[in-house]
Amino acid sequence: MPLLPPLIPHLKSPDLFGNLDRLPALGTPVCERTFVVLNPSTGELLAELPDMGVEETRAAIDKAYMAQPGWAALTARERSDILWRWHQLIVDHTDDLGAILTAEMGKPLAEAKSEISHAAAYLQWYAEEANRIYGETISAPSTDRRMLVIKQPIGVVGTITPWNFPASMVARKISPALAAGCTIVLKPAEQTPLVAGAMFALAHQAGFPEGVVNLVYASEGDAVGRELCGNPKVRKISFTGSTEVGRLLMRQCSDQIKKVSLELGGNAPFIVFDDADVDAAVDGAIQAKFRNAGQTCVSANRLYVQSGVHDEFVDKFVKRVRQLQVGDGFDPAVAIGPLIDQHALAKIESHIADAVEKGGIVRCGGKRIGTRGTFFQPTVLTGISSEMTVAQEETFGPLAAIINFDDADQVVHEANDTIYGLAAYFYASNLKRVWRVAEALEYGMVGINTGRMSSEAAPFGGVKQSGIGREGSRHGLEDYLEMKYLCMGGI
Ligand code: TXE
Repeated sequence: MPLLPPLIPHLKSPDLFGNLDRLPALGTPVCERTFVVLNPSTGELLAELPDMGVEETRAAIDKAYMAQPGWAALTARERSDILWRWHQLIVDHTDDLGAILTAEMGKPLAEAKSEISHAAAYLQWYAEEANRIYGETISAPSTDRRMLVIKQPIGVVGTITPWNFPASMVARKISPALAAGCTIVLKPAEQTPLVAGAMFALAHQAGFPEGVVNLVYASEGDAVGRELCGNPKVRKISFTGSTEVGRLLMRQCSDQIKKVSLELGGNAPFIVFDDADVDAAVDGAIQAKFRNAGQTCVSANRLYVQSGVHDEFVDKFVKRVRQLQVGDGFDPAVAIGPLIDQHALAKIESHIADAVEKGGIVRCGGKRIGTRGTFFQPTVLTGISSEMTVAQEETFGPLAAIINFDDADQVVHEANDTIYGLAAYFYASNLKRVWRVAEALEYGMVGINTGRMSSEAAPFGGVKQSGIGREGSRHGLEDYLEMKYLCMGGI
């Protein structure tokens, strides 16, 4: 029962994307059970998809396992050519993919299209990178030996993606895996499986051999996750999502010492020092906090503002936040779409209630909007201190929590005082401070005088409990390659 075309406005290729419940050519097995996908702006039903479990996941893994040696045996150029074709198809269908993404996830259409471009950029990057897999030769300690290192694909990779960037997470995980010569089984988030399905429909057109890319739709992650982690034919798991599920997957992979790449939660500090350009910092904070309605793992969660610029920053920031229009992502005036579901609404409300009870002040926003859809007012809180939940946990919503500070050395210590270590941001102009703070922040990524840093050319990932491994750049390819040492004697 595919319902996409009537509910997604202006779909240009309904023939291509109208049947996302049936993708057998891509390994999607037949399955009687179904689950529904809803539009979070309207609550309307978008599609009904097969709800796959252990059996279907195992069938997809078998296909990927059978296909892997053949895929790895192609030349790098041949793999690259198919990735290029997929990239071009995604670029050509940006409007439709963006519309599907907005319908199922809610983000404004312009943001959705920009995500599709970002996804395509990963395919382009790894289509190029596929041709740059190098080994090395080693100067042997004796003259009758030759020693070298070659790189080979890990094998079948199980990937699980979240709902907040449902297109770019798919591309960011599977394009390096495919470039390396791995085959994949992907389970997209249950809230946002349609854009993944649409990308797989285009992968089919691009000409991937049977079994190389496999999609498993499911209404929850547990059963599929256990099969991916427990099946010995899968050699690696790549996951983006909550730290809690990341921990569970790591435990499930431990029996077989299976490799994992994990991109988990964050609690990003955003520090504005007295010597910062305040207007630029306000711009950066709007970007880093409210993009995707604050539902990003690199979202600025704790805004530390030094006393000398605190009041000026707060006044200018609140003025800008009040201008952000909330609503259906298909309305071009809208900057902030709905939250993903009722749990997300409840989480932001509980963070605000806890902060207010402990002395925090609501400077703007603070409330749900209407009862249709899951909309929340963009909110600014001041008077925040470190014992409040909002300072300790990722809110994952449009809530900016501002902490006033005096001591520039102490603030770095406080910024590091968290179990997370994904992204941090700071604004300053003194060169010595810029270097010192950049080096002292215990994070995988640091934005200096910018609120936006994600790029296919750069290694994305975190330290501490924010994850393991890096995605993007040449480093992202290494996560899908095994190193093999060859030693030849009797020369
Ligand atoms: O994440 P989950 P949720 C954080 C953010 C958010 C919180 C909860 O703080 O508020 O996590 O979000 C699959 N075995 N991030 O509940 O549950 C699930 O089907 C295997 C940060 O959405 O981790 C989906 O595909 N898989 C983040 C994916 O895991 C399982 C992005 C993510 O869902 C599973 C999303 C299981 N037992 C949330 N349980 C980021 N790093 O950007 C669930 N899944």
